[in-house]
Amino acid sequence: MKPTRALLLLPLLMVFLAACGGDHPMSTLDAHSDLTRSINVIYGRIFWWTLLLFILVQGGLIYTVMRFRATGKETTNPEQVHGNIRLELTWTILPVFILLHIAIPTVSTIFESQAPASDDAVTVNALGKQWWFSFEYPELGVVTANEMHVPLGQEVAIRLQSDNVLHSFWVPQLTAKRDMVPGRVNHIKFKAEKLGEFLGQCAEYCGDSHALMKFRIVVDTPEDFAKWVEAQKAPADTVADASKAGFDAFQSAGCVACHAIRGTTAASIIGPDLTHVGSRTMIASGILENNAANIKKWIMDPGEVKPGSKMIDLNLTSEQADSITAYIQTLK
Ligand code: HEC
Ligand SMILES: [Cu+2]
Repeated sequence: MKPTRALLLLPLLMVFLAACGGDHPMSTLDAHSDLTRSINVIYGRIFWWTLLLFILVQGGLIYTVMRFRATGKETTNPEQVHGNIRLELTWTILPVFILLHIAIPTVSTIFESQAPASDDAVTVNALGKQWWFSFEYPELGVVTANEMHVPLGQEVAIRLQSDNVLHSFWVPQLTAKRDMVPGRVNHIKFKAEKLGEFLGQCAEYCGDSHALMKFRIVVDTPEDFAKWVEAQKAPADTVADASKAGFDAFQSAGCVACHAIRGTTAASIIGPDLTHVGSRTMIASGILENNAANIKKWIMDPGEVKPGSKMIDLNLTSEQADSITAYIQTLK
């Protein structure tokens, strides 16, 4: 093979290798909810039918090429054939059954996944923003961002909305991919079947930092979920003197223009609710680990971390940033 041709194979090799190996937190093949298991049934059917057809078609082709190839000794043309009713009926009717075998679970899964929530469901209003997600639990009185907690084994019904551009909500191991469309409410529901953290990603191009619009669903035991809800419902603890000073810095720097911290005068909903931001494992929608160095980095230059960020650079001095960072970290 010419070296240039061999180079063409390189991308193929990369695709192949990318699919290899162990634990992929965003692999759709590891289904951990009732919904993703149903999706995998469809996926499996499509895959095996495609494989079977590939083998039949390629096998038939190779057989024909070998069996009927010219030997150079022919004296007449081979028998000339036109049409074959039985063959044509077979390859019309069989595909109808194959397609039904795929279409029936597809359509029923789509309808089931957006059916009305059952009475014991945990409902969440998910709002796609540029470039983060707001999660509100209307019945539980909880508002948070980018990290949705849900209880194991209980139905979770999410209302998907956007007040800006198109986004798409996708946690490969727990949910289907479903769009968040301005002016419309889409629904998705699932029951998580495994404890742990599951990574999600906005799956519809929505501007500069679309690729950095990540989130996660944390599946807790019902007891841990109840504890989480209690903690999230509480207003921020701002009694300590140190946190009062921190809040003053937060206020005078202008952060209050966009953020809410319940229990304080900060009540704007332009940016994520920060009441319990310290309880999240990541900040800025799954981009930075939640620690002092990263909070400081983020608040001193959000556009550096997320190009086009709607959080403006307030030109904080390093001292201001330190004091605000210390305060943010108390918001557990
Ligand atoms: C103009 C509005 C605006 C102002 C002013 C603003 N922010 Fe933000 N903030 C946002 C937006 C929007 C986001 C979400 C950005 C993203 O993830 O793309 C955000 C995200 C954050 C986050 C991460 C929250 C999370 O859950 O990941 C923190 C922490 C934060 N801001 C703190 C501050 C602090 C401290 C100040 C003041 C120095 C401030 N913000 C000023 C709009 C603002
Ligand atoms: Cu997006």
